[in-house]
Amino acid sequence: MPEARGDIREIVGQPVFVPLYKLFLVYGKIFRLSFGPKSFVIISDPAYAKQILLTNADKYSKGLLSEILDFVMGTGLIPADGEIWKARRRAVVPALHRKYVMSMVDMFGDCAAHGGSTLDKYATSGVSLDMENFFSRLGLDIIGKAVFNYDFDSLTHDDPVIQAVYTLLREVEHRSTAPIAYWNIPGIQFVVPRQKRCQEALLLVNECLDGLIDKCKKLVEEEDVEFGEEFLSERDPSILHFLLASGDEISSKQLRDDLMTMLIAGHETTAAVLTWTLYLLAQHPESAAAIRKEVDALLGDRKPGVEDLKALKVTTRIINEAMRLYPQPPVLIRRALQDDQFDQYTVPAGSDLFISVWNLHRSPKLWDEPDKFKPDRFGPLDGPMPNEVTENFAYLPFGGGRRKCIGDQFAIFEAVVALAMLMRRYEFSLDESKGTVGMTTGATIHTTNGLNMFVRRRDLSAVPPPSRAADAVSAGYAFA
Ligand code: HEM
Ligand code: RET
Repeated sequence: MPEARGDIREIVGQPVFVPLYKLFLVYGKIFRLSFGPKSFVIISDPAYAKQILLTNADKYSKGLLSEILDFVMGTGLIPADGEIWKARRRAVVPALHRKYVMSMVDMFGDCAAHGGSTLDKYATSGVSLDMENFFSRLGLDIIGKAVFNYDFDSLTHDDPVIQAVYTLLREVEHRSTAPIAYWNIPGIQFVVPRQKRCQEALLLVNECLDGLIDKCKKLVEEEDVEFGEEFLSERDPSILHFLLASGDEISSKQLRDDLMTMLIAGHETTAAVLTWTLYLLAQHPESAAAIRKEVDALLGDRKPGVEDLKALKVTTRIINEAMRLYPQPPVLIRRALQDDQFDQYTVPAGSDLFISVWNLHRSPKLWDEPDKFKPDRFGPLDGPMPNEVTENFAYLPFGGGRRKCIGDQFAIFEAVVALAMLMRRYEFSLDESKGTVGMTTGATIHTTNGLNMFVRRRDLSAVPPPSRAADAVSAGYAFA
C-alpha cells in the first residue's frame, strides 16, 4: 500500500483534513500514514467507503472515535458498537418518526424568530456579530427542546449549564485533535486544570439531565396515554418522552449517554452547516438572491410549515452544496476488526481507518470543479435530494450504511427553516476588519476567527407579497 511518511510538523497548526487532501492528490485513494508508532489508513474512494460503511460494516468498529467520545457519550449511539449499539439504535430510531420531525418544524421557526431579536440589535447598532456563535446558540436552543424539552434559551442568556455544555464540546474537539491521549492517565482529572473543568462540567450537565429524566418520568407516570407507534405528546413532544413512554427498560446511565450523544451530535453539526452556508452565501450573492426570491414568493414573513419544506428546493440545494464543501465531520473514523481487502491491498485487523469525507467531496475525479460552490451540480430541482445513495457514496454528509445519521431529515429541515427565515429578513456581509475567517477542526469544522458579519435588515418595501400559495398554512407570522 502506498505509504506517506508524515512529518508531524506538517500537520500541527492546521486542520488535519487539509494535509490529508494534499497527500490524497499524491498517494491516491488508499494510503497509509505513519507517525512514529502510530499508523492510519486514509480512504478517499467511494467504492472503498461503501465497503467499510455498508457491505462489510460487520468488520468494523468505531475504534478511536469511541475512545475520543467515551468521556461524554459513554455507550451512547455514536460511540457504541456490537449488541449495545444494535439495541440502542432499535430503541432510539422510532423516536424520530415522521410525525415527530414534522412537529419540530414549527419549533425551528420559533427559535429562528427568537434569534431575530438578537440580529435586530446588531442591525441597529451596526456592530458586527459572530454568526458562528449565533448559530451555535440557535442549534443548542433547538436541540434542547427537541431532545428533552428543555429551553436553554442560550440565544439571549448564559448560565452555568450552557457554559458546561460548551466546555464538553470543546473537550470533544480537543481530544479529536490531540496527538497523545493524556487524559487516560489515572488521576489526571484532579491535576490538569482543563481536565478538572471538564469533570466539573460533566457533573453539572449530568445533574441537569438526571433532573430532566426524573421530571419526565413523573409526567409519564401521571399521564394516561396509550403508547404506540408515532407516539407524540403535545405537552412534551421530546425524544426523551418517547423513550420513557415506550417502556424501554434501560439504565439511567444508558439513557443519559444517548441524550448526551444527541445533544452533541445535533448541536455542533447543524450549527457548523449553517455557519459555512452563510459564509459561502457571502461570496455568492447570486445564491443569496436565489434563496430570497424563493422565500419571498413562497413565504413572505410567514414561518415555513411542513409543506413549504418540500417547496424550498433552492434553499435546500444550497445547503446540500455547502455540506459537500464543508462536511461535518470532515472524516469518519473506523477500526478494522478483521482483515479486509481493497483491490490488491490488505488492511489488517486492528488498523485505524479515516474515511476522508472532505477528500471524497472534493475529489477532482468525482466532481466537476470540485472546489467551486455550484448548487445546481446536483441536477434538476425536481430531482431527488442528493444523498449517499444517489451519489453512490461520493457524497456522505450524514455517513452511510447502518451507522448513518438518525437525525438527517431533522437537521436538513432545521437548517432550511433557519436559513430561509434569516435570509428573508436580513442581509449579511463579512466584517473584514476582523481578519480572515480561517478553518480549524476538532470534530466539526470551525472558523479560526469567527464568522463576523454586519447584519442589515432587508428593505422589503418593494417586495411583493408571496405569490405562490403554500399548500399548508403555518400559523403565526414570524418577524411580524
Ligand atoms: C451519526 C452527521 C445531525 C444524531 C452521524 C454521522 C454523521 C452525522 C456523518 C455518521 C458518523 C459515523 O459514521 O461515524 C450529522 C450532520 C448533522 C447531524 C452533518 C447536521 C447537519 C444530527 C441530529 C441528531 C443526530 C440532529 C439527533 C437528533 C446522530 C446519531 C448518530 C449520528 C445518534 C449515530 C448513529 C449510529 O451510529 O447508529 N451524524 N448529524 N445527528 N447522528 Fe448525526
Ligand atoms: C460528531 C457528531 C456527528 C457524528 C460524529 C461526531 C464526531 C466526530 C469526530 C470527528 C473527528 C474528526 C477529526 C478530524 C480531523 O480532521 C461531530 C460529534 C461522528 C470526533 C479528528
